[in-house]
Amino acid sequence: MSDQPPRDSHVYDGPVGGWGSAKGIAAVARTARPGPGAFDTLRRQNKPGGMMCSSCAWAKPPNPHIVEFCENGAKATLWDLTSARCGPDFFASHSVSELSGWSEYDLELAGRLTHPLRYDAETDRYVAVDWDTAFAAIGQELQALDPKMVAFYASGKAGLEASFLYALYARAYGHVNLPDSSNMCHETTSVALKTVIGTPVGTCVFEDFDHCDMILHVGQNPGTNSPRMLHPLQQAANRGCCIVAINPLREKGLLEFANPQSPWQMTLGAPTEIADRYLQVRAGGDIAALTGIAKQVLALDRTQGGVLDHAFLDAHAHGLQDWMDWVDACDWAELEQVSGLTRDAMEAIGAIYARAKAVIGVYGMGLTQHVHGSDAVGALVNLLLLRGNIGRKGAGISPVRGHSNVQGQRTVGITEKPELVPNDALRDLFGIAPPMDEGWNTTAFVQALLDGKAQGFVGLGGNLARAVPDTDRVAAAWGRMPLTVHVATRLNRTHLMPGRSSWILPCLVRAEVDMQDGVNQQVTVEDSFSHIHGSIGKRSPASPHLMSETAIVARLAAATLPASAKMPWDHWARDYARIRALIEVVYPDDFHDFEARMNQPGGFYRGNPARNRDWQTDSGKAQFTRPAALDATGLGVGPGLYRLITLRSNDQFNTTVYGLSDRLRGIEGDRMLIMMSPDDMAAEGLVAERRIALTGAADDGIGRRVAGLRVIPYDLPRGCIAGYFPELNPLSPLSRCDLASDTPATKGIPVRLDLT
Ligand SMILES: Nc1nc2c(c(=O)[nH]1)N[C@H]1C(S)=C(S)[C@@H](COP(=O)(O)OP(=O)(O)OC[C@H]3O[C@@H](n4cnc5c(=O)[nH]c(N)nc54)[C@H](O)[C@@H]3O)O[C@H]1N2
Ligand SMILES: Nc1nc2c(c(=O)[nH]1)N[C@H]1C(S)=C(S)[C@@H](COP(=O)(O)OP(=O)(O)OC[C@H]3O[C@@H](n4cnc5c(=O)[nH]c(N)nc54)[C@H](O)[C@@H]3O)O[C@H]1N2
Ligand SMILES: [Mo]
Repeated sequence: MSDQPPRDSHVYDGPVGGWGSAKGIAAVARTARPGPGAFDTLRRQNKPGGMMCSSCAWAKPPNPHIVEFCENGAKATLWDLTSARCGPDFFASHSVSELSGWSEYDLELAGRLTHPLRYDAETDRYVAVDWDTAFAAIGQELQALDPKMVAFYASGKAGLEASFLYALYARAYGHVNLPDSSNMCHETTSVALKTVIGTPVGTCVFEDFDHCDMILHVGQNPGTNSPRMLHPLQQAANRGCCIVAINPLREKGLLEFANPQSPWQMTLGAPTEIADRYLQVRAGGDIAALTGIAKQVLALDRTQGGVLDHAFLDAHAHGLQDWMDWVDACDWAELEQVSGLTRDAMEAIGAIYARAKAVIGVYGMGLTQHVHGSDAVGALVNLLLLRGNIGRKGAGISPVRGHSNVQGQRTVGITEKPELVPNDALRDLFGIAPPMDEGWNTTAFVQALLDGKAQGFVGLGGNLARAVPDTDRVAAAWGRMPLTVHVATRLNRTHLMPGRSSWILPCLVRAEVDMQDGVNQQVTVEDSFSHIHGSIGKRSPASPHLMSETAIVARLAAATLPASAKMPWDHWARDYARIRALIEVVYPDDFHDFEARMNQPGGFYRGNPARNRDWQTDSGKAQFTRPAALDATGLGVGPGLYRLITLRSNDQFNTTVYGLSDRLRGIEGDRMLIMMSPDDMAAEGLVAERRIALTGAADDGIGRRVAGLRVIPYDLPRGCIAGYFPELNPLSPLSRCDLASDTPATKGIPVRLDLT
């Protein structure tokens, strides 16, 4: 439990993978105590005919390894298949007020939810109800609310079938308030890539990783957050591909990796060194760093010639001259100061880039979660465009997506932007009038909540009140909503902020049998490479009272909306192939022959226009971006001002905390901490292990504070500190979001130390 004594070393001297990874899985298995068959599920994980991992969205290869799961995918599956149960007895013994003081970790340990639950204000307890009562009551309450004041959130896990129905349900009910987890994550990608290359998703597929000779790996932590990606990275490194990591933290997964599937590496212990160059950029320093690298590429072209791909640039790019004028005007001293890197370091990478034949730009939250995150993504694309590194073999832009179906949920209509869905098809097929005004994204929903406007919340997964910025203010406001409904697998803190009417609807996990009309149903998901995969569960459900997400959404819709022959919700939910047929009709280009193709090894490819150099942008060409600022945080420097990076440990999936070990960073035993450069510690007169508080330093007049944080010396650039999400979210101001996409800026949070 959470009272383990701290015993960290701050340095992990083993590689990622290897025996440490096996031990990490074993530790979670001991805590989760999975039921029978869990290891059989793991054996089939991410393979055709098996279950697609419910952890991250990294692609599933057409020729899977014998073991095609990673340490963290195994943890997610074992956690889902725990034998612990959180049923009516549990709720009879614990009031909601008591449970709201429990940590996320302790709540999760209670196990899988077993019954539909209604909050009873008189006893301050959740009590079991039957499904019919729950659906009828929720349907009636939704009918009484103004649809425009209700949000339907989606957390990124539910399959395409449930997601399609959910988006249709929202539009039929009368809103497009469809905030999703992507709004806190890769919304920056969806907006920035759409603007600059005309497609909102990455252009790379697996084979590109076999042909690249340089990978720029920016602001992403594969060892923890996409460990199966370590295989292609390792293979690329072994082929001699140059891997350049740009990250304020020296993340172990980017430094070295022992492949748990290679017997000689496990026994002889000779891990592959991954990154050839590691640039410890300051938080928010990427626009400057990438511009510095590009400046050197331009300089080499001018002195040596033949560096820029002029044929490509003439035919395919727009805005080059304007951008070059801006780069020329950028001053090296400023680029050094903002990036925290030396001119030499940036020039060295520029020189490697200028020679590389095929370059992939990989990135994650380190680029997207900033006030100028879209410009940071644009800066990476600018660099790639200079040598035509988009739209050919071995090259491209490759965002690493988060939740296992977060990209797919957007593909089938979960978006607050009406222009992103085929409204005419929806009108014709279903006889609805889809709202044409923009709805709430996550940030707008939270603002509406804080303003007292939001009246109802339905969550298809997630732990939204904990994942968003300003969690203290959100927690105070959440229960003011008259209606909250959570479709969930386990209990979390958001469920414990009940309003007048609150419901928890427990659902199956992807690894479980989903029986409808006597047939086990498949669901489908889309990975980071835009490949769609069928997934089937084989384990017995955790409780006979569980329903699938697809069935729950269909029942909610049927209970809320007037009956319509054009929307036979119950008929659809009895055979998911019927829903896939609808998806195929609404999105024929992406999903033709859906049923026939979904089980093909490696999934089927939805295609990507930019990969074929078909630029669906305003100019019809790939677009160079001149950023609004060099510093992606939009912050200055000042005495006592720190940039707080919030990130994930190796023992968590977002707000789900599996354990208290951040093995790859050598941090053990508790999560209330900050990592800080020893030089900053010395300057502040701080010794290791001292507990301090952080206060917010945003200029919006709102006080923010988190106390009890243990200080740990860590190799970080000066002025940057790091700690864990979601514990530090009270410090993240809702007012600081990416200017183009509204993605909360959770990587460069302005804070001060409070040593009192
Ligand atoms: N096991 C596990 N897997 C996961 C998740 C999980 O919680 N656990 N979450 C899933 C989800 S939803 C997502 S979105 C992804 C997230 O996966 P990542 O994108 O890897 O997200 P973070 O853990 O937030 O780490 C971001 C990285 O960016 C670096 N960074 C921080 N600030 C900056 C900066 O200003 N510049 C640069 N260059 N780097 C910076 C940090 O040091 C860190 O290495 O992972 C998914 N996969
Ligand atoms: N400070 C800070 N904040 C961040 C981030 C950060 O880096 N820093 N990252 C952001 C990012 S990238 C993301 S994606 C969000 C994540 O935000 P969310 O998606 O809202 O959070 P999760 O922790 O993934 O949600 C976990 C809950 O989902 C439910 N659940 C789990 N599996 C299932 C399932 O199969 N079906 C259903 N219906 N429910 C399920 C469980 O009840 C569990 O408690 O957080 C964001 N917040
Ligand atoms: Mo995410």
